[in-house]
Amino acid sequence: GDVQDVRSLQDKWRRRWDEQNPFRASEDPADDRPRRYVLDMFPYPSGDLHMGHAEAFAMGDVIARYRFQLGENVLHPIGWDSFGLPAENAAIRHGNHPADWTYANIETQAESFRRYGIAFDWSRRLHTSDPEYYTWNQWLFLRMFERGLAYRKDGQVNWCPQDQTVLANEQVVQGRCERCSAEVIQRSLPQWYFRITDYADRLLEDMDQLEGNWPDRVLLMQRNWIGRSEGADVAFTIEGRDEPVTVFTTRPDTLYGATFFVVAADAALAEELCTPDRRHELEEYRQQVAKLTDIERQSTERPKTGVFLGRYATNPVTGEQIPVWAADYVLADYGHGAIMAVPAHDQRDLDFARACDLPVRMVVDTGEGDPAETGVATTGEGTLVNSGPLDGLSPSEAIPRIIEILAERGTGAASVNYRLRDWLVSRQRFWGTPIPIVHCAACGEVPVPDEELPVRLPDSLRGADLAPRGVSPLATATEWMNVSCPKCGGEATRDTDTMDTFVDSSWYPWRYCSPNLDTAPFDRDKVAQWGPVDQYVGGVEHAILHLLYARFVTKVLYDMAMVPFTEPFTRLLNQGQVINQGKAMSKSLGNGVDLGAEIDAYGVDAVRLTVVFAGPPEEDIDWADVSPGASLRFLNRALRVMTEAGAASAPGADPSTGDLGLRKTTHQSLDKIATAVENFRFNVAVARVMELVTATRKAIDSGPGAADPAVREAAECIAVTLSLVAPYVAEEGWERLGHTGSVVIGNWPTVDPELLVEETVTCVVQVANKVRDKLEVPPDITEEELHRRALDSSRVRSFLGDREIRKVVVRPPKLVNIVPG
Ligand code: ANZ
Ligand code: ZN
Repeated sequence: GDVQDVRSLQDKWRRRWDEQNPFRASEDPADDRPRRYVLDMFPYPSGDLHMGHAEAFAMGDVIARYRFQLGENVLHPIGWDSFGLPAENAAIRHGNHPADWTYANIETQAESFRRYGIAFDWSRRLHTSDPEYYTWNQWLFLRMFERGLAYRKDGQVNWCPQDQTVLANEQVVQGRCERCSAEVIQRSLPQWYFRITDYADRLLEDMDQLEGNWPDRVLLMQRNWIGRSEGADVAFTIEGRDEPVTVFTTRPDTLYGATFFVVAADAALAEELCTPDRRHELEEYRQQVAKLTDIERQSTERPKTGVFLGRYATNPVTGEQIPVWAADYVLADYGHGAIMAVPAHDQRDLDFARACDLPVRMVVDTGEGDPAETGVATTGEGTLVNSGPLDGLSPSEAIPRIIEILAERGTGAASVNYRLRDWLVSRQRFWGTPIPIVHCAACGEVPVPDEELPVRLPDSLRGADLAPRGVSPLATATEWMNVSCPKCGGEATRDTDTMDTFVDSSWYPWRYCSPNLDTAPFDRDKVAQWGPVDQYVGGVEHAILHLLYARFVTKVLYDMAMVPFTEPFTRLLNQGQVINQGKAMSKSLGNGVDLGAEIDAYGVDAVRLTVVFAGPPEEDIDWADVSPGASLRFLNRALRVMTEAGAASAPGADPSTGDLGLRKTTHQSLDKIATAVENFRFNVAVARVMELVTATRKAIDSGPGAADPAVREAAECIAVTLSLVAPYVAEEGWERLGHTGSVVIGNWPTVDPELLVEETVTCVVQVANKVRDKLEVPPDITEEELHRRALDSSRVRSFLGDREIRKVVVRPPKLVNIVPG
C-alpha cells in the first residue's frame, strides 16, 4: 500500500492526534524538559486558509516539530487576530453583526489548520474579539493612561472619506486608501496616542539583543523607522516675536549659509508669524497643503512652493536678516516644525531658493563647484568657507565647534531627533476594543474603574448601523454611550473610539501562557517560564509596525514588573510569499491557487513538502515552478521503503550489526538535517531526507537487503525526519515499521559521532622512490592538501635532511613521491 488514498490516511491520523493531543505544552512543575516557545504570527480570519498561510505555518511547524522530536516541552499555540475592518464591512454588506463573519471564518480556518496537520496546542486558543481577551486590552490602556503613556490630543490624521476612518501612514498607498483606493485627505481630530517616542532610545539600544537573531533587513527597517538623527537646536529671533524660534538641524556647521527661514505651512507658527496682508494667500496655500501626505510633501520630485510671511528672522551668527517663508516641504510635527534653510547644501532648500529667487551662499567647499551655479547642493566633506571662525575646518570638525559657540551664547545646543511618531491608537470604527475612558464635563477624561471592565461592545448595532459616518458607530448607541461619571456621578459619555488592532497583537504571546486567567492579562510566573518567545515566525509585511509595537509594549510591561525580559522575540524568521507565474496571486490576474484544491489533489503532506522544499523559507515560492505531484511520488517512495523494512524486521534490532556503509549514510544525513533545520535551511533538510530514501532503497534492492538492521535504522530515521514536514506519511510509515505509539514526540535519534568519521585510505609517501611514511587520508583529498601533508610528515623531513626538493609527484589519494635535488 502507498499514499494513493491520501484522504483516508489523513483521516486516520487526524483522529489519532485529536484523541491523544500530543502537542499540548506541559505545565507540570515536575516536568524538567527544556521549555521552548515557538510562535507563528496569529492569522486574521479573512476567509479560509490560503497558500500564504500554508507556507508560513508549514515553516513554523518544521521548527516546532523538530523541538518536539528533540523531547523539549514546546509551547506552540494558535489563536485569531479577530478584530478589524473587513468583518465590519462584511456586516454592513450582509446586514448582520461583524461577529457572524468573524467567528464563522475562525471555525473554517481552525478546521483547515487541523486538516493541515499543524502541531498546535489547541487548548490555548484565543480570539482577540472575545470580551475575555479585549478586557485586557482595556486594562493595558488604563495602565498606559496612569503612566502618562496614553494621551489624547488633536492630531492631523490621514482620513479616508470613503471608509470614513483614520488611516495609519502605512495604510496610505500613493495618496490613496490601501483598502478602497479613495483619495486620502488630512483632517484634525482628537485622537488617542501611545507615547512610544518615550521609548525610542530603548527600542534602538535593545536591538543589540536581536543582532544576528533577526533578519538584518528587519533590523534595518526598524532602525530607519525610528530614525534617530543627531544635530543641534538653534534659536533664531524673529522680529515682532518675544520668544525666539528654535530649529533642528543635522548640519549646524552650515549656519553661516542659512539665507532664509521656513516654517511648516500647516503649523500654528505660520499663522502667527504671517503679516495681515498675506493671511489670505497663506490660507489658500494651506488648503492645498491639507490634501498632501507627508510622503508627497517631502518628495524631491515635486516643484517647490511656498508663501512669504512678510517677516524676517536674524541669523544668530551672521546677524543677517533672513526672510521667513511658509512651505509644505517642512513638516509640522518633525523637529520643531521650522528650519533654517541652507540652499547651498540641502537640495530641497536649493530647489526652493531657485523657485522663489532667494540667495544661495556656499559655506562648504567640496571641490564640486558652487551650488548657486550648478543647481546641485553639495553635502559631502570639504572645507568651511565664508564662515568666520569655522573657516578652514572640515564639517565634522566644525559641528562640535559651532555647538560650543552657540552654547556659550545661549542660542543653541546639541540635540537628537527621531522620525518615530507617537502611536495613534484610536479608530472611529465599531469592531475593536472600546477605549475605557468616560468624558465628563466636570472631571474631563475619567478612566473606567478596573472592576467595571470589560467595557463591552453594545449588542444593539447591526448592518447599516455600522456604515461609516465620520464618527464612530458607537456614538449612535446612545444607551451604551450615556453613563454616569465614575468620579462625580454626573452625566457623562463613553469614549466612542475603538483601539487599533495592533494593540491586540502587541501582547498576545503572553496571554497564551495562561489563556483562561480572569484576574490578570497573564500569569507572570508562567510568562517568566515560557517567555520570551524563542522563535517567532511570520511575514515580512509585519517587519515594522507589529514588531515595533510588540517590542514597545514588552518594555512597558517590563517597567511594570509584569515580564522579566525587555525583548519579546528572541529569534525571528520571515517567510516569503507564495506567488504564481512570477506575480502575487490576485483575483484580477486570475492566478490564484486554491489551497483546498491542491490538498484535495495531492494531499496535505505533498503540499507541505512542496512548500518547504521549494527554496529557503525567506524566498518567494512561485507555484508555477513547483511540482506537488513529484512530492507525492517521493512520499510514496519513502513509504514503500518504510513498509518493506517493517515487513522484514521488528523494532529493537541492534543496528550495530548492520551494514556499515548505510549506517554512515544515515548518521551523516541526520547530522546534516539537524544543522539545516537549526539554520532555517528546511529545503536542504528535505533534500537530505530524499537522499537517505534513495540510499535505503539501494540497500534493500542491491545491498544487504530489507532485513538488515541498518535498513531498519535508516527507515526509522526517514520516518522521524519526515515527520517535520509530512506528518501523516511519517506516522503511517512508523506504524508499518512496527511501532504502536506516535512518531512525532521525542524520537529524534542520537547521532553516533564515530559514524560521522569519514573513511580514509592509506597514502604511501616516498622519498627518492623509497617508502618512508604512510598517511591515512580522506579518499577525496585534494592534490594541494596531500602535498602539504606529505611535506609536513616528520619522518619524511628527517629523511630529507637539509637536501633541497627538486620535484614532488602527487597522485591523490594514494601516492606521493618526493625527489630531492
Ligand atoms: C540645515 C541643513 C543644512 C540641513 C544642510 C540639512 C543639510 P533628518 O536627517 O531627517 O533628521 N528639517 C528639520 N526639521 C524639518 C522638518 N520639520 N521638516 C522638514 N525638514 C526638516 O533631517 C534633518 C534635517 O532636515 C535638518 O537639517 C533640516 O535641514 C531638515 F546642509 O538644517 B537641515
Ligand atoms: Zn465627573
